[in-house]
Amino acid sequence: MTDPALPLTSAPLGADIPLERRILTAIPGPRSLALTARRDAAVASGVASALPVYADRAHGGIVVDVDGNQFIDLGAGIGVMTVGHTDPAVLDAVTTQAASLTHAMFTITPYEGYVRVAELLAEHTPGDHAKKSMLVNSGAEAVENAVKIARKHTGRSAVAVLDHAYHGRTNLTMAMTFKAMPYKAGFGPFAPDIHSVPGSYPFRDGLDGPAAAARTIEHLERSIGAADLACIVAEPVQGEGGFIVPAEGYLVALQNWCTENGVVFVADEVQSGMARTGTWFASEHSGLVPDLVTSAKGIAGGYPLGAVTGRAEIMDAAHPGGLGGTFNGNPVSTAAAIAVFEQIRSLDLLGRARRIEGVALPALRALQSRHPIIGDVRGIGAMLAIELVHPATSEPDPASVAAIVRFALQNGVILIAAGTRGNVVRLLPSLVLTDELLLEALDVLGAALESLSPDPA
Ligand code: PLZ
Repeated sequence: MTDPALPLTSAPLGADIPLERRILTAIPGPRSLALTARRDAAVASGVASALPVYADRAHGGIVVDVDGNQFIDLGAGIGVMTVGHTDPAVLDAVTTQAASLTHAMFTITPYEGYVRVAELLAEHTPGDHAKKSMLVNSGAEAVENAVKIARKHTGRSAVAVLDHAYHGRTNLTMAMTFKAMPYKAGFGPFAPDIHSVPGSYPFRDGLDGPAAAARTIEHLERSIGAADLACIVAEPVQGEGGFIVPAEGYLVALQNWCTENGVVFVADEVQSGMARTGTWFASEHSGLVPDLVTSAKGIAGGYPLGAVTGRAEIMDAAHPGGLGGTFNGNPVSTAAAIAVFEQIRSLDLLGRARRIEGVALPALRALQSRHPIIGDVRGIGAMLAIELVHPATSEPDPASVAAIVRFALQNGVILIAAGTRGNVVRLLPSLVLTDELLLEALDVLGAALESLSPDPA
Protein backbone atom coordinates (compact mmCIF):
# COMPACT_ATOMS: atom_id res chain seq x y z
CA MET A 1 0.00 0.00 0.00
CA THR A 2 1.18 3.51 -0.72
CA ASP A 3 2.13 5.58 2.31
CA PRO A 4 -0.68 8.20 2.64
CA ALA A 5 1.93 10.75 3.73
CA LEU A 6 3.67 10.59 0.33
CA PRO A 7 2.50 13.14 -2.25
CA LEU A 8 0.97 11.62 -5.39
CA THR A 9 2.51 14.11 -7.78
CA SER A 10 6.13 15.21 -7.71
CA ALA A 11 6.74 18.45 -5.83
CA PRO A 12 7.48 21.66 -7.77
CA LEU A 13 11.19 22.29 -8.23
CA GLY A 14 13.19 24.91 -6.39
CA ALA A 15 14.16 26.57 -9.66
CA ASP A 16 10.47 27.38 -10.37
CA ILE A 17 10.20 29.60 -7.30
CA PRO A 18 9.71 33.32 -8.05
CA LEU A 19 12.47 34.99 -6.03
CA GLU A 20 10.28 37.16 -3.81
CA ARG A 21 8.95 37.47 -0.27
CA ARG A 22 5.34 36.39 0.06
CA ILE A 23 3.19 35.76 3.13
CA LEU A 24 -0.08 33.94 2.37
CA THR A 25 -1.18 32.53 5.72
CA ALA A 26 -0.82 33.14 9.41
CA ILE A 27 2.69 32.14 10.52
CA PRO A 28 2.90 29.24 11.18
CA GLY A 29 0.30 28.21 8.59
CA PRO A 30 -2.06 25.25 8.87
CA ARG A 31 0.23 22.71 7.21
CA SER A 32 3.14 23.70 9.45
CA LEU A 33 0.86 23.39 12.49
CA ALA A 34 -0.23 19.92 11.39
CA LEU A 35 3.41 18.87 10.97
CA THR A 36 4.22 20.24 14.42
CA ALA A 37 1.54 17.99 15.88
CA ARG A 38 2.97 14.93 14.08
CA ARG A 39 6.49 15.93 15.02
CA ASP A 40 5.61 16.32 18.69
CA ALA A 41 4.50 12.68 18.73
CA ALA A 42 7.40 11.25 16.73
CA VAL A 43 10.54 13.41 17.04
CA ALA A 44 12.58 13.56 20.25
CA SER A 45 11.95 16.88 21.97
CA GLY A 46 15.70 17.42 22.48
CA VAL A 47 15.79 18.20 18.76
CA ALA A 48 14.17 21.63 18.97
CA SER A 49 13.68 23.94 15.98
CA ALA A 50 14.29 27.67 16.15
CA LEU A 51 11.35 28.51 13.86
CA PRO A 52 7.84 26.99 13.64
CA VAL A 53 7.54 26.81 9.83
CA TYR A 54 8.35 23.68 7.81
CA ALA A 55 10.47 24.14 4.70
CA ASP A 56 9.16 22.66 1.47
CA ARG A 57 11.55 23.90 -1.20
CA ALA A 58 14.02 26.69 -1.79
CA HIS A 59 16.04 28.48 -4.43
CA GLY A 60 18.77 31.09 -4.27
CA GLY A 61 18.09 33.11 -1.13
CA ILE A 62 14.38 32.21 -0.86
CA VAL A 63 12.81 29.42 1.24
CA VAL A 64 9.19 28.35 0.65
CA ASP A 65 7.28 26.71 3.48
CA VAL A 66 4.65 23.97 3.22
CA ASP A 67 1.88 26.62 3.23
CA GLY A 68 3.38 28.46 0.26
CA ASN A 69 4.83 31.35 2.29
CA GLN A 70 8.13 32.62 0.93
CA PHE A 71 10.92 33.90 3.14
CA ILE A 72 14.09 35.83 2.43
CA ASP A 73 16.64 33.53 4.03
CA LEU A 74 19.24 35.38 6.09
CA GLY A 75 20.25 32.17 7.87
CA ALA A 76 21.12 29.87 4.95
CA GLY A 77 20.72 26.84 7.24
CA ILE A 78 23.36 28.37 9.53
CA GLY A 79 25.70 29.41 6.79
CA VAL A 80 25.55 26.21 4.76
CA MET A 81 23.85 27.40 1.55
CA THR A 82 26.67 29.76 0.56
CA VAL A 83 26.10 29.15 -3.16
CA GLY A 84 22.33 29.46 -2.72
CA HIS A 85 19.60 26.86 -2.40
CA THR A 86 19.24 24.38 -5.28
CA ASP A 87 22.17 25.82 -7.18
CA PRO A 88 21.93 24.37 -10.72
CA ALA A 89 25.61 23.35 -10.93
CA VAL A 90 25.47 21.54 -7.58
CA LEU A 91 22.22 19.86 -8.59
CA ASP A 92 23.75 18.71 -11.86
CA ALA A 93 26.89 17.39 -10.14
CA VAL A 94 25.00 15.40 -7.49
CA THR A 95 22.43 13.90 -9.87
CA THR A 96 25.17 12.78 -12.25
CA GLN A 97 27.21 11.38 -9.36
CA ALA A 98 24.22 9.65 -7.73
CA ALA A 99 23.56 7.82 -10.98
CA SER A 100 27.11 6.49 -11.22
CA LEU A 101 28.55 5.90 -7.73
CA THR A 102 26.97 6.78 -4.37
CA HIS A 103 29.23 4.88 -2.01
CA ALA A 104 32.41 2.85 -2.13
CA MET A 105 34.12 3.76 1.16
CA PHE A 106 37.32 5.64 0.48
CA THR A 107 39.28 3.41 2.88
CA ILE A 108 38.22 0.31 0.87
CA THR A 109 38.01 1.26 -2.82
CA PRO A 110 38.99 4.92 -3.20
CA TYR A 111 37.65 7.28 -5.89
CA GLU A 112 38.76 10.49 -7.57
CA GLY A 113 36.25 12.94 -6.02
CA TYR A 114 37.82 12.62 -2.56
CA VAL A 115 41.29 13.25 -3.99
CA ARG A 116 40.03 16.26 -5.97
CA VAL A 117 38.45 17.88 -2.90
CA ALA A 118 41.73 17.40 -1.00
CA GLU A 119 43.58 19.10 -3.88
CA LEU A 120 41.10 22.01 -3.93
CA LEU A 121 41.39 22.46 -0.16
CA ALA A 122 45.20 22.48 -0.39
CA GLU A 123 44.94 25.17 -3.05
CA HIS A 124 42.41 27.41 -1.24
CA THR A 125 43.28 27.22 2.47
CA PRO A 126 45.73 29.85 3.78
CA GLY A 127 49.48 29.43 3.22
CA ASP A 128 51.51 27.92 0.38
CA HIS A 129 53.20 25.14 2.36
CA ALA A 130 52.62 21.46 1.48
CA LYS A 131 49.14 20.46 2.70
CA LYS A 132 47.08 17.32 3.02
CA SER A 133 43.43 16.71 3.95
CA MET A 134 41.08 14.13 5.36
CA LEU A 135 37.33 14.25 4.76
CA VAL A 136 34.55 13.61 7.27
CA ASN A 137 30.76 14.07 7.56
CA SER A 138 30.32 17.12 9.78
CA GLY A 139 31.92 20.06 11.51
CA ALA A 140 32.13 18.32 14.87
CA GLU A 141 33.82 15.33 13.28
CA ALA A 142 36.33 17.64 11.60
CA VAL A 143 37.19 19.23 14.95
CA GLU A 144 37.47 15.78 16.60
CA ASN A 145 39.92 14.64 13.95
CA ALA A 146 41.96 17.85 14.09
CA VAL A 147 42.44 17.22 17.82
CA LYS A 148 43.32 13.55 17.23
CA ILE A 149 45.95 14.53 14.68
CA ALA A 150 47.41 17.36 16.81
CA ARG A 151 47.71 15.00 19.78
CA LYS A 152 49.42 12.32 17.73
CA HIS A 153 51.79 14.86 16.16
CA THR A 154 52.82 16.50 19.43
CA GLY A 155 52.59 13.54 21.79
CA ARG A 156 50.76 15.93 24.16
CA SER A 157 47.16 15.76 25.34
CA ALA A 158 45.88 19.18 26.50
CA VAL A 159 43.58 21.18 24.23
CA ALA A 160 42.84 24.89 24.67
CA VAL A 161 39.69 26.58 23.40
CA LEU A 162 38.42 30.14 23.75
CA ASP A 163 35.58 31.42 25.87
CA HIS A 164 32.34 31.68 23.81
CA ALA A 165 33.59 28.98 21.39
CA TYR A 166 31.32 26.53 19.60
CA HIS A 167 32.88 23.36 18.22
CA GLY A 168 30.06 20.78 18.14
CA ARG A 169 27.87 18.31 20.00
CA THR A 170 29.92 15.09 20.15
CA ASN A 171 31.46 14.21 23.50
CA LEU A 172 34.86 15.76 22.75
CA THR A 173 33.41 18.82 21.04
CA MET A 174 30.79 19.37 23.77
CA ALA A 175 33.75 19.66 26.12
CA MET A 176 35.23 22.25 23.75
CA THR A 177 31.99 24.24 23.45
CA PHE A 178 31.55 27.09 25.93
CA LYS A 179 27.82 27.33 26.48
CA ALA A 180 26.27 24.84 28.89
CA MET A 181 22.61 25.40 28.02
CA PRO A 182 21.46 23.88 25.70
CA TYR A 183 24.61 22.13 24.47
CA LYS A 184 26.06 20.42 27.55
CA ALA A 185 23.69 20.54 30.51
CA GLY A 186 23.27 17.04 31.94
CA PHE A 187 25.22 15.36 29.12
CA GLY A 188 28.54 14.82 30.96
CA PRO A 189 30.99 13.51 31.90
CA PHE A 190 32.95 15.26 29.20
CA ALA A 191 36.27 14.42 27.57
CA PRO A 192 39.15 15.42 29.86
CA ASP A 193 42.05 17.83 29.38
CA ILE A 194 40.07 20.52 27.55
CA HIS A 195 40.71 24.05 28.84
CA SER A 196 38.70 27.17 28.07
CA VAL A 197 40.68 30.42 28.22
CA PRO A 198 39.65 34.07 27.65
CA GLY A 199 39.77 35.20 24.01
CA SER A 200 39.22 38.58 22.40
CA TYR A 201 35.79 40.22 22.47
CA PRO A 202 36.42 43.90 21.73
CA PHE A 203 32.88 45.11 22.48
CA ARG A 204 32.90 43.48 25.91
CA ASP A 205 36.55 43.47 27.05
CA GLY A 206 37.78 46.68 25.41
CA LEU A 207 41.24 45.12 24.93
CA ASP A 208 43.35 45.63 21.82
CA GLY A 209 44.77 42.56 20.05
CA PRO A 210 48.17 42.41 21.80
CA ALA A 211 46.61 42.94 25.25
CA ALA A 212 43.94 40.28 24.68
CA ALA A 213 46.61 37.86 23.36
CA ALA A 214 48.81 38.52 26.38
CA ARG A 215 45.87 37.66 28.63
CA THR A 216 45.15 34.43 26.72
CA ILE A 217 48.81 33.40 26.76
CA GLU A 218 49.07 34.12 30.48
CA HIS A 219 46.20 31.69 31.08
CA LEU A 220 47.72 29.07 28.79
CA GLU A 221 51.09 29.22 30.49
CA ARG A 222 49.76 29.39 34.02
CA SER A 223 46.82 26.98 33.95
CA ILE A 224 47.96 24.39 31.37
CA GLY A 225 51.67 24.83 30.65
CA ALA A 226 52.96 24.97 27.08
CA ALA A 227 54.80 21.65 27.38
CA ASP A 228 51.54 19.73 27.82
CA LEU A 229 49.52 21.62 25.23
CA ALA A 230 48.80 19.79 21.95
CA CYS A 231 46.73 22.47 20.24
CA ILE A 232 44.69 25.63 20.46
CA VAL A 233 41.43 25.49 18.54
CA ALA A 234 40.00 28.91 17.66
CA GLU A 235 37.32 30.24 15.31
CA PRO A 236 38.76 33.23 13.36
CA VAL A 237 35.29 34.79 13.71
CA GLN A 238 33.33 33.16 16.52
CA GLY A 239 30.02 31.94 15.10
CA GLU A 240 27.49 30.58 17.59
CA GLY A 241 29.28 32.66 20.26
CA GLY A 242 27.96 35.83 18.63
CA PHE A 243 29.89 36.63 15.45
CA ILE A 244 32.74 37.97 17.55
CA VAL A 245 35.59 39.36 15.48
CA PRO A 246 38.78 39.31 17.56
CA ALA A 247 40.77 42.55 17.89
CA GLU A 248 43.39 43.19 15.23
CA GLY A 249 46.61 41.30 15.84
CA TYR A 250 45.09 38.91 18.38
CA LEU A 251 45.09 35.70 16.31
CA VAL A 252 48.57 36.21 14.85
CA ALA A 253 50.04 36.91 18.31
CA LEU A 254 48.45 33.70 19.55
CA GLN A 255 49.77 31.76 16.59
CA ASN A 256 53.29 33.13 17.08
CA TRP A 257 53.21 31.90 20.66
CA CYS A 258 52.03 28.47 19.40
CA THR A 259 54.88 28.27 16.89
CA GLU A 260 57.44 29.18 19.55
CA ASN A 261 56.06 26.50 21.86
CA GLY A 262 55.44 23.63 19.45
CA VAL A 263 51.65 23.95 19.88
CA VAL A 264 49.43 23.21 16.84
CA PHE A 265 47.15 26.13 15.90
CA VAL A 266 43.81 24.85 14.59
CA ALA A 267 41.50 27.38 12.94
CA ASP A 268 37.92 26.14 13.16
CA GLU A 269 36.55 27.62 9.94
CA VAL A 270 33.41 25.47 9.89
CA GLN A 271 31.20 28.59 9.96
CA SER A 272 33.57 31.34 8.78
CA GLY A 273 35.21 29.48 5.89
CA MET A 274 34.43 28.78 2.23
CA ALA A 275 33.88 32.34 0.97
CA ARG A 276 31.54 33.44 3.76
CA THR A 277 33.64 36.47 4.76
CA GLY A 278 34.77 37.52 1.27
CA THR A 279 37.99 35.51 1.34
CA TRP A 280 38.18 31.73 0.94
CA PHE A 281 38.88 31.43 4.67
CA ALA A 282 38.41 34.10 7.36
CA SER A 283 41.95 33.51 8.67
CA GLU A 284 43.17 35.50 5.67
CA HIS A 285 41.72 38.76 7.04
CA SER A 286 44.23 38.76 9.87
CA GLY A 287 47.15 37.23 7.97
CA LEU A 288 46.74 34.03 9.98
CA VAL A 289 48.24 30.86 8.49
CA PRO A 290 46.86 28.07 10.71
CA ASP A 291 48.63 24.72 11.02
CA LEU A 292 45.29 22.94 10.59
CA VAL A 293 41.96 24.25 9.25
CA THR A 294 38.56 22.61 9.74
CA SER A 295 35.80 23.17 7.22
CA ALA A 296 32.22 21.88 6.81
CA LYS A 297 28.88 23.74 6.41
CA GLY A 298 29.26 25.74 3.16
CA ILE A 299 31.76 23.38 1.59
CA ALA A 300 29.29 21.12 -0.24
CA GLY A 301 26.13 23.13 -0.97
CA GLY A 302 24.00 21.37 1.66
CA TYR A 303 25.43 17.86 1.38
CA PRO A 304 27.15 16.49 4.48
CA LEU A 305 30.90 16.97 4.24
CA GLY A 306 33.64 18.22 6.53
CA ALA A 307 37.40 18.36 6.25
CA VAL A 308 40.64 18.80 8.12
CA THR A 309 43.36 20.39 6.02
CA GLY A 310 46.84 21.25 7.16
CA ARG A 311 50.58 21.03 7.11
CA ALA A 312 51.50 17.74 5.45
CA GLU A 313 53.92 16.75 8.23
CA ILE A 314 51.23 17.24 10.90
CA MET A 315 48.45 15.55 8.91
CA ASP A 316 50.76 12.58 8.25
CA ALA A 317 51.42 12.07 11.97
CA ALA A 318 48.43 9.72 12.16
CA HIS A 319 49.48 6.17 11.20
CA PRO A 320 47.88 4.49 8.14
CA GLY A 321 44.42 3.26 9.13
CA GLY A 322 44.23 5.71 12.07
CA LEU A 323 41.74 8.01 10.31
CA GLY A 324 38.51 7.17 8.53
CA GLY A 325 34.79 6.43 8.81
CA THR A 326 32.14 4.70 6.68
CA PHE A 327 30.55 7.70 4.97
CA ASN A 328 33.57 10.01 5.13
CA GLY A 329 34.02 11.93 1.89
CA ASN A 330 30.96 10.32 0.30
CA PRO A 331 31.11 10.52 -3.52
CA VAL A 332 27.87 12.57 -3.80
CA SER A 333 29.11 15.06 -1.20
CA THR A 334 32.50 15.37 -2.85
CA ALA A 335 30.85 15.93 -6.25
CA ALA A 336 28.79 18.72 -4.64
CA ALA A 337 31.92 20.24 -3.08
CA ILE A 338 33.79 20.28 -6.40
CA ALA A 339 30.80 22.14 -7.92
CA VAL A 340 30.77 24.57 -4.97
CA PHE A 341 34.44 25.46 -5.45
CA GLU A 342 33.70 26.06 -9.13
CA GLN A 343 30.59 28.18 -8.44
CA ILE A 344 32.40 30.35 -5.88
CA ARG A 345 34.97 31.10 -8.57
CA SER A 346 32.71 31.51 -11.59
CA LEU A 347 29.99 33.54 -9.80
CA ASP A 348 32.66 35.64 -8.00
CA LEU A 349 31.07 34.83 -4.65
CA LEU A 350 34.06 36.28 -2.78
CA GLY A 351 33.16 39.59 -4.42
CA ARG A 352 29.47 39.02 -3.57
CA ALA A 353 30.33 38.47 0.11
CA ARG A 354 32.24 41.76 0.16
CA ARG A 355 29.34 43.45 -1.62
CA ILE A 356 26.90 42.13 1.01
CA GLU A 357 29.12 43.70 3.68
CA GLY A 358 29.20 46.93 1.67
CA VAL A 359 25.40 47.05 1.49
CA ALA A 360 24.44 45.68 4.90
CA LEU A 361 27.06 47.12 7.26
CA PRO A 362 26.17 50.79 6.59
CA ALA A 363 22.45 49.90 6.85
CA LEU A 364 23.04 48.21 10.21
CA ARG A 365 25.08 51.21 11.42
CA ALA A 366 22.23 53.51 10.37
CA LEU A 367 19.85 51.36 12.42
CA GLN A 368 22.27 51.58 15.36
CA SER A 369 22.20 55.39 15.24
CA ARG A 370 18.40 55.28 15.62
CA HIS A 371 18.19 52.40 18.11
CA PRO A 372 20.42 52.60 21.19
CA ILE A 373 19.40 48.99 21.89
CA ILE A 374 22.01 48.05 19.24
CA GLY A 375 25.15 48.01 21.34
CA ASP A 376 27.46 46.75 18.62
CA VAL A 377 27.45 46.20 14.86
CA ARG A 378 30.17 43.85 13.64
CA GLY A 379 31.25 41.19 11.21
CA ILE A 380 33.07 40.58 7.95
CA GLY A 381 31.65 39.88 4.50
CA ALA A 382 28.37 38.00 4.71
CA MET A 383 28.91 37.13 8.39
CA LEU A 384 27.38 40.18 10.11
CA ALA A 385 25.61 40.76 13.41
CA ILE A 386 24.07 43.22 15.82
CA GLU A 387 24.40 42.75 19.58
CA LEU A 388 21.37 43.96 21.53
CA VAL A 389 21.75 45.48 24.99
CA HIS A 390 19.80 47.43 27.57
CA PRO A 391 21.17 50.87 26.66
CA ALA A 392 21.55 52.16 30.21
CA THR A 393 23.65 49.23 31.40
CA SER A 394 24.91 47.45 28.24
CA GLU A 395 23.56 44.24 29.79
CA PRO A 396 22.56 41.64 27.14
CA ASP A 397 18.96 41.80 25.87
CA PRO A 398 18.00 38.33 24.59
CA ALA A 399 14.24 39.05 24.88
CA SER A 400 14.44 41.71 22.17
CA VAL A 401 16.38 39.33 19.92
CA ALA A 402 13.62 36.72 20.31
CA ALA A 403 10.99 39.38 19.52
CA ILE A 404 12.88 40.51 16.40
CA VAL A 405 13.30 36.93 15.12
CA ARG A 406 9.52 36.38 15.60
CA PHE A 407 8.56 39.66 13.92
CA ALA A 408 10.88 38.99 10.99
CA LEU A 409 9.40 35.54 10.38
CA GLN A 410 5.85 36.93 10.45
CA ASN A 411 7.02 39.37 7.80
CA GLY A 412 8.79 36.93 5.54
CA VAL A 413 12.41 37.01 6.71
CA ILE A 414 14.36 34.16 8.29
CA LEU A 415 16.74 35.53 10.92
CA ILE A 416 18.63 33.56 13.52
CA ALA A 417 19.97 34.41 16.95
CA ALA A 418 23.49 33.83 18.27
CA GLY A 419 25.61 34.65 21.28
CA THR A 420 26.29 32.77 24.48
CA ARG A 421 23.74 35.16 26.04
CA GLY A 422 21.33 34.84 23.09
CA ASN A 423 21.43 38.59 22.49
CA VAL A 424 22.88 38.69 18.98
CA VAL A 425 21.01 38.74 15.66
CA ARG A 426 23.20 37.30 12.92
CA LEU A 427 23.02 37.71 9.17
CA LEU A 428 24.61 34.95 7.11
CA PRO A 429 22.72 34.85 3.84
CA SER A 430 23.51 32.89 0.72
CA LEU A 431 26.04 34.87 -1.26
CA VAL A 432 23.76 34.83 -4.30
CA LEU A 433 21.07 36.83 -2.45
CA THR A 434 20.41 39.92 -4.55
CA ASP A 435 20.99 43.45 -3.23
CA GLU A 436 17.25 44.13 -3.61
CA LEU A 437 16.21 41.19 -1.44
CA LEU A 438 18.95 41.97 1.08
CA LEU A 439 17.76 45.59 1.41
CA GLU A 440 14.16 44.42 1.66
CA ALA A 441 15.13 42.06 4.49
CA LEU A 442 17.03 44.87 6.23
CA ASP A 443 13.90 47.03 6.01
CA VAL A 444 12.03 44.25 7.82
CA LEU A 445 14.77 44.20 10.47
CA GLY A 446 14.30 47.97 10.83
CA ALA A 447 10.55 47.53 11.23
CA ALA A 448 11.18 44.80 13.81
CA LEU A 449 13.34 47.21 15.82
CA GLU A 450 10.62 49.90 15.56
CA SER A 451 8.07 47.40 16.86
CA LEU A 452 9.94 46.84 20.13
CA SER A 453 8.42 48.54 23.14
CA PRO A 454 10.72 51.22 24.62
CA ASP A 455 13.34 49.85 27.02
CA PRO A 456 12.33 50.58 30.63
CA ALA A 457 15.96 50.42 31.81
N1 PLZ B 1 32.53 24.46 14.57
C1 PLZ B 1 32.64 26.89 14.30
O1 PLZ B 1 29.82 26.72 13.86
C2 PLZ B 1 28.34 24.27 13.86
C3 PLZ B 1 25.56 24.26 15.06
C4 PLZ B 1 24.14 24.46 15.30
P1 PLZ B 1 28.38 20.36 12.83
N2 PLZ B 1 27.56 25.40 14.21
C5 PLZ B 1 26.13 25.29 14.14
C6 PLZ B 1 23.53 23.44 16.21
O2 PLZ B 1 22.69 23.87 16.98
O3 PLZ B 1 23.88 22.25 16.17
C7 PLZ B 1 29.82 24.34 14.09
C8 PLZ B 1 30.50 25.57 14.08
C9 PLZ B 1 31.88 25.59 14.32
C10 PLZ B 1 31.92 23.28 14.58
C11 PLZ B 1 30.55 23.18 14.34
C12 PLZ B 1 29.92 21.83 14.34
O4 PLZ B 1 29.50 21.49 13.07
O5 PLZ B 1 28.40 20.14 11.35
O6 PLZ B 1 27.09 20.91 13.35
O7 PLZ B 1 28.83 19.17 13.59
